[in-house]
Amino acid sequence: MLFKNILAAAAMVTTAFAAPVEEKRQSRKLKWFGINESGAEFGEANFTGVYGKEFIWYDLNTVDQFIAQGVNVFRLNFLMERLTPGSLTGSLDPLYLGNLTQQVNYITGKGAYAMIQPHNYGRFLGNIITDTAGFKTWWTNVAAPFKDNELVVFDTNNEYHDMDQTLVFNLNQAAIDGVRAAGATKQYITPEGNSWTGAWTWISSGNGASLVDLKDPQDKLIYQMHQYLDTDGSGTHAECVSATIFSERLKAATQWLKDNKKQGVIGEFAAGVNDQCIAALQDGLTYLGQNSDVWWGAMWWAAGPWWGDYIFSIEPTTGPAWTGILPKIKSYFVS
Ligand SMILES: *[C@@H]1O[C@H](CO)[C@@H](O)[C@H](O)[C@H]1NC(C)=O
Ligand SMILES: *[C@@H]1O[C@H](CO)[C@@H](O)[C@H](O)[C@H]1NC(C)=O
Ligand SMILES: CC(=O)N[C@H]1CO[C@H](CO)[C@@H](O)[C@@H]1O
Repeated sequence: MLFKNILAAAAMVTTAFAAPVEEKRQSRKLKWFGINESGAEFGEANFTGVYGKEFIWYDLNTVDQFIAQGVNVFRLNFLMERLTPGSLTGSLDPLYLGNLTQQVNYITGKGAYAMIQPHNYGRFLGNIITDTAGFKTWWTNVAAPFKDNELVVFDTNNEYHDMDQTLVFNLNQAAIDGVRAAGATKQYITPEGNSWTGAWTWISSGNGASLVDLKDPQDKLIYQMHQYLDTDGSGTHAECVSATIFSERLKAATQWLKDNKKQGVIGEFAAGVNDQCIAALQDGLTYLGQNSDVWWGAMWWAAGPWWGDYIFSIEPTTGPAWTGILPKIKSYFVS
């Protein structure tokens, strides 16, 4: 659904909670303010694992807390092997699908986007996926239950890496074709690149030259890139390289988006709770706002009930980023 259509639809809704949601939408500086929900992909060494022991779904109460802060996209991490145990083309596990559907319906029922995101790095049961036909079938089967929900976004896979570039192209194209074959024609799809889909390496990795040729008959692709601000760009250190590293790392990808008339979103970003990182975040988000003709927004890594005191946790209300980062960045998304 086009953004202006959502505004029109929201304006017609008169329930008590709809009004503030609509106000927030009207004052958005970036279309998407997102967070990653992480936990349903935990225990990846153990399939299928036990719910509540190896893995966990997300606390729906926190969805309301995030929406109150202006968040309007929830990137839902989960594992392919738990949704279709044993095989790419196997049937959907009703309980895992039930949890995913419950999350999606709750989020989209509040007017926010739910991103369906297999956190699989282009692998299934530890092996690089080479069966592109099977991958297309997987996506047709997974998209089918959501085909009528326009607030669902399909993320082809989390962070392909160390893979043949042509295979990464073919898997993305298979996912797009699979989603559309399910009759899901109105939803956005976010292709991801090789090399952990880094924005800073989008050109140097070869992603730009390769993925520019992806085709979507619905023309609703939003290229998803990830960007961390530490020395190696891995998102494992609390320190940021400089107060301008975020915008610097976005420049080449921004030019690629503009040159090729593509749209992009930062599907993961994070930095530690310290002055230099906060300055870098604000600088980078300002840059995204200045280039909102091509950038849809950004999604913080990460929320989820099991992160504890993890440096980037934005889980309400105990995560370090909930208190130390969110108040400092939300005005770059909503006012
Ligand atoms: C896998 O999960 C089962 C069920 O919770 C548990 O009993 C087992 O110890 C786990 N194995 C590993 C290797 O974590
Ligand atoms: C979520 O998964 C758990 C564990 O498999 C199951 O007991 C529960 O019924 C599922 N919830 C839904 C809504 O399907
Ligand atoms: C950057 C980051 O924190 N990545 C983590 C994403 O979540 C997986 C588990 O789901 C971790 O293994 C990564 O380190």
